[in-house]
Amino acid sequence: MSQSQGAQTAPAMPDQNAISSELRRNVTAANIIPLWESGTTAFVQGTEQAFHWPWRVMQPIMQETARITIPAILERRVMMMVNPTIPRNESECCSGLLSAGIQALMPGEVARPHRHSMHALRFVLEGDGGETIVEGKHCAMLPGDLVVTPGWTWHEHHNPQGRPTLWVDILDVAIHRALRNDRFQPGPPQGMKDIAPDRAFANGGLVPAGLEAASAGYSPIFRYAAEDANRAVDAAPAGPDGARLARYVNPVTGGPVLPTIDCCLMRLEQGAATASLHSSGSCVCVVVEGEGESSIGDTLVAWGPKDVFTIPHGQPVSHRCLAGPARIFMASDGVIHDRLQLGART
Ligand code: 1HN
Repeated sequence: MSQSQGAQTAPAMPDQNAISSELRRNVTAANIIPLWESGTTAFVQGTEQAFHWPWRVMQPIMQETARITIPAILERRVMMMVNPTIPRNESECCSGLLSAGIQALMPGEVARPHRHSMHALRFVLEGDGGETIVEGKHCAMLPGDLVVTPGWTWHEHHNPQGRPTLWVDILDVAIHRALRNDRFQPGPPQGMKDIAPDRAFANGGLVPAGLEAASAGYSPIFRYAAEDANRAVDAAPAGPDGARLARYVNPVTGGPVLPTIDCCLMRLEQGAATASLHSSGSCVCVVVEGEGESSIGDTLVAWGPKDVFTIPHGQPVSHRCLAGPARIFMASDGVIHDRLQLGART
């Protein structure tokens, strides 16, 4: 259309107030919402920011909680870490779809057997006599050990002697809540599977044949010892950002250690700083040793041993080790994005 035909008048915009009269009342009574008012089309990146729970804050809280409570009444003495920057945080998420808490079991205490639909892992901070029994397999809990309890596996925690055992619990609570898949069953355990012993997987690169079909869909190994993980990360070549990474895997499939949670151990040399990369998946980090700082989006986290901090999905991240070597355990929900082919990744 040429200019010479003169200015066109814009079509009249519908009066916004049309919706605040009788139609508004009917819309509300019908339990519907205009899409343009709903926020569904806003495509916000999310407001989640990195968050940090320093051990110097958590340690005295756990010590006092252990003094005045007993798991026989509570079932589990866990302090959940709730990230205040996640809106509508009904599942008490710490990062993305992951929930995390710190659990303490004092000498002589037991947390009774149970199972739940959620996949969970425990990363040990302190202890020398505790264990978790998973589907009948005894898994020692020594500092730096990872113990996984895949969904619907029976598990119970014991600390018969020695020092208090403290660990970080990380679970995929939010995805179960969203899918209405939250199930819990108290013990005693019944119908446990016969799972090959860990020594059957202790010969690098060789696993018992024929387990793929028999596999219940989860790793036959429930305990990943700190000394093995340390050896693996020390031998790993440095990656593109300068950090060494060892990945905890299901030895039968080479896939993630849990269907919804992928775990790695990172090693940084003293003085090293990693290149800035965008995170894919949200991550809960537990500092095993060393001190340093991480730049995560707009947040700078200054970390030390046993601190927990988070990395939200899609944010630029770089780490700097000030006293090392540093080792950081990382649990990510990125495997959910991958498995569901959720598309846009940064
Ligand atoms: C749970 O069952 C454990 O088994 C720990 O030790 C933390 C947090 C939320 C829901 C269930 C455990 C948990 C949990």
